Amino acid sequence: MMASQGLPPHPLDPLSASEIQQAVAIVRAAHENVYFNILSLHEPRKAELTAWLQDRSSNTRPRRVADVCVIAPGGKVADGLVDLADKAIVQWNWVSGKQPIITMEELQAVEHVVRVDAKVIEQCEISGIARDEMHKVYCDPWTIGYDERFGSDRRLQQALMYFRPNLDDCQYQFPLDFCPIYDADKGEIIHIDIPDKRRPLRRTEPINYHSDAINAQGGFRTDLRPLEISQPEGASFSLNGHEIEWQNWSFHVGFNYREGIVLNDIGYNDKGVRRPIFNRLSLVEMVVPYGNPEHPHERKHAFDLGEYGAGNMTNSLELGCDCKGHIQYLDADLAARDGSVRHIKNAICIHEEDNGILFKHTDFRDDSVIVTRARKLIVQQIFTAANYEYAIQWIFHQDGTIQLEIKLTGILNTYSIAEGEDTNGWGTEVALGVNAHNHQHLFCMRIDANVDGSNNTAFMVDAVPSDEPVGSANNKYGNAFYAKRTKLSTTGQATTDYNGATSRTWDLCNTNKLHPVSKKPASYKLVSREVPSLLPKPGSLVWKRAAFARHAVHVTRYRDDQLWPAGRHVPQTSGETDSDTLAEWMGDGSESIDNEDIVLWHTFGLVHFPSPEDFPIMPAEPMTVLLRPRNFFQNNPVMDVPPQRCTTASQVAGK
Ligand SMILES: *C1O[C@H](CO)[C@@H](O)[C@H](O)[C@H]1NC(C)=O
Ligand SMILES: *[C@@H]1O[C@H](CO)[C@@H](O)[C@H](O)[C@H]1NC(C)=O
Ligand SMILES: *[C@@H]1O[C@H](CO)[C@@H](O)[C@H](O)[C@H]1NC(C)=O
Repeated sequence: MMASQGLPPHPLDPLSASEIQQAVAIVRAAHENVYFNILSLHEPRKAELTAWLQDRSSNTRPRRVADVCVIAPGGKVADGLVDLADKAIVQWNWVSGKQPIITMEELQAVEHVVRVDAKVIEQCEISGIARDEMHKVYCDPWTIGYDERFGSDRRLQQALMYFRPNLDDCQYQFPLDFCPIYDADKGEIIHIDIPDKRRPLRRTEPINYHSDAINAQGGFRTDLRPLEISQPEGASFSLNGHEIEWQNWSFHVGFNYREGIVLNDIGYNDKGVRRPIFNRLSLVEMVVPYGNPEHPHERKHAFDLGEYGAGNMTNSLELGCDCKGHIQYLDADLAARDGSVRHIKNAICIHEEDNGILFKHTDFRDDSVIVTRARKLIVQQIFTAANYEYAIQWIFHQDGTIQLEIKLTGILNTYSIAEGEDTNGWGTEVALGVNAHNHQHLFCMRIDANVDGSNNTAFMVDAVPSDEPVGSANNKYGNAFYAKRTKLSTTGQATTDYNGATSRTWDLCNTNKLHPVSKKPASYKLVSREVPSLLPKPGSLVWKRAAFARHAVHVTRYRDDQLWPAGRHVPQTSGETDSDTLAEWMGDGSESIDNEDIVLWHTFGLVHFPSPEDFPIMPAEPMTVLLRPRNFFQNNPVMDVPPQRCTTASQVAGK
């Protein structure tokens, strides 16, 4: 990524291309022939970082350290830390029974192997594919998830198989019914899951979304007139390295192979005083469980961040397509499996958008009016997880709100369905012969709170009627209701679920800092309304592996390196014995989180019952999480934003 020329990087800046090369050389000097599955910034310890952020000139700048995970010949896995100033490996552990995050190169290898594997060719023939059509056979390799037949010691992928009649056709329309298992160390297919009831390839008319296909069906619509965005004086934010300032906000934008965008050191300049709000905000995990119990579909539950990486799979963004207006981009450098540097141009786009009305009021008696328009600042990345795309927008609002908006688009994961076959309710036949299975997308957002200081307390807030019966002295007419606040004092108490019936929200409060008028603590409220429960049952494989998804909210005490709730190495975990996961950090539930340095883990998402409108490509479905200031500012913090129109009663009368 860009660093300010000549200056040392901010301690939270991603590793630069030269730092990656340096780390690779240091590792290679001690361990030849290793492949790099992780090579990323090892973030500074919080205490050290906080001291430096508070006084950058006199406190020690945290050292640059690389976090490394390699696979050595024979499939041996090692985790290590490399100190870039000392040019030394400072920690190195060979680990067993762990499979690190998968790499693009590993994924791409599978397709070549399936096309020439004799047993796969045999299955293709059974499906109705001629031997000379094998070049039209494709696969989406997924990590196997976990399959008890094979355990965790062998590095495995499952190949979801497809046929593509023509190069430009969408393969997801032509799924095949069998599933080869690939061993990444051996580079070969070790097993094929074959259903009892076969579903031969159905050569239906392709439904495509590309220009040729649309032109063949009468062409694109012609009634759209230009809608231009013009910012003749540029944008209103400033970017210094990876630090952004905009409309009283200031923060640092990090990026890594796993979480993609990471926002750090977020603060708001409140009338000259910079007030800290969050130390670190990011998406840290995600699981996509599919709901079809028929073998081998029970295995489909991708951890898109922990198994593949939202950074590694990120798109290079293009002006006028992915973002419009006056854009600033940040590039990303990632280490490839062979230790070379993979440069992703325009990995992040930063821009402003008009955001409708910020506030408005018309006085009904005299027509005096004020109307002020809002704008928002968007920090965006888009990543592609095989068939799916996720557009991740971190949005800053002038009124102190932070919004995470995720747009889900791309293509459904599909399986074949025979003529006359029933989906049994586990999916929808979205096009002839195409069964799209029910699934959920459950994201986990990690909120390292710093609301006016590091000691914070979480509360759960429910809108409830008065506890007093109708006719009683305190609720005579039965109309009373209030915000019932439940303090979450321990990790156990904080394990809570969503309740739409009570408009449930959660507050991250600084109870040491009361609002002078409301006498309530300075807070940021988590407002999230798309919070389905994990549908795989307690005791199921997904439930075991994705402990973070069992509840909408978990709160833990901050500890360095507790970042990945499903573990550092997610592929092929069984959920039985995994260490270093949120389940473990929760302990026995008795740890106090009252007025401590706390982290809130929020799992939210959606349930997708596919329909034909989602095929062959899904119109983007948005979902939103808000973090809103409550009792934080003296009063409305945006009254100084210039209005579009403002007339007072006396001005109206004076006319
Ligand atoms: C992902 O990035 C890491 C470095 O951050 C690298 O080691 C790994 O090989 C990358 N994987 C892919 C698929 O590019
Ligand atoms: C925001 O910053 C402006 C200066 O850019 C300042 O005048 C204003 O008071 C700040 N707003 C708040 C709520 O502090
Ligand atoms: C936070 O609270 C702990 C006691 O629980 C105290 O020791 C510590 O000094 C406090 N930290 C801050 C920054 O106020």
